[in-house]
Amino acid sequence: MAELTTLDFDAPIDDVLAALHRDGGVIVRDMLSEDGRRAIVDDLSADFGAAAPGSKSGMELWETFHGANTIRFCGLAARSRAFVDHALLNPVLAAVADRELLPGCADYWLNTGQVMAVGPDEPAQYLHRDENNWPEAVKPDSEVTVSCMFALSDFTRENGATVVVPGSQSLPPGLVRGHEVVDAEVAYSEMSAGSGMIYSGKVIHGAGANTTDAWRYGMHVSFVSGWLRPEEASPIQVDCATAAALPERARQLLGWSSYHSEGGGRIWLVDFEDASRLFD
Ligand SMILES: O=C(O)CCC(=O)C(=O)O
Repeated sequence: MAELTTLDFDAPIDDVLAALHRDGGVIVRDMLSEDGRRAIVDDLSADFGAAAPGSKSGMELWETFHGANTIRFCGLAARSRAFVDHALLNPVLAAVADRELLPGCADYWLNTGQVMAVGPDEPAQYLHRDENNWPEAVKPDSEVTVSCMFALSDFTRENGATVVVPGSQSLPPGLVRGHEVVDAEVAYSEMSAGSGMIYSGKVIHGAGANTTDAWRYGMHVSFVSGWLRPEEASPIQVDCATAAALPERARQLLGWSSYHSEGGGRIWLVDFEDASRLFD
């Protein structure tokens, strides 16, 4: 079995990046403080109880992808201030995203913040690459998206820890929808609650099978280049009044500001002005 490197949250960012570049994923212990993790779980606990497992898409591909006994919901910044303070603005994830994404864009924003709770007896998700959301933008040597799977509860091989194929970020770009799981080649992101597995948009991965009778609670947070459209329509979920109460960087990440490209282009404007002017 392959393994991902596990580092402490205060490890030098160059060490985190070296492991990420070598394997396509790296586990960082205690990315969420215990207080932060508990606050997120408290804020979201009613939503965990109310959400039904399975996909609402009505599309076979997405129903298979989402999993019949997996609970997913988004709009986390509208549901939890602790999500904003501890996950959206997480300093380790920000440092990695700056280094990985800023060479290809003037800024990035939230792609999606998504609870991924894998239930008992859920089979493994088909393996895939996140960057395939934006096939036209994919390039072999640069990232358009970077993700973190935060463990809100302990992740074990038995309960569905994210499966990663280390090194697959270096394979030629292209659509991956299912990939053979060869035991010697895959790593299971086993990690304690509060840890995060930061991973490349290029690496082949997916949720593992949950063979236990307990839920595996995960929370995915990903960023995407500011000139691409994110998976989740954050400003439609996080309204202006909610955004106004958040730190400026959180508002920018949630789409309540505009994008200025290096060459002077401006997009996502409000009446020709930067959307952040709404908060002046
Ligand atoms: O839940 C997981 O461990 C990974 C899920 C995933 O990669 C996805 O749904 O895009």
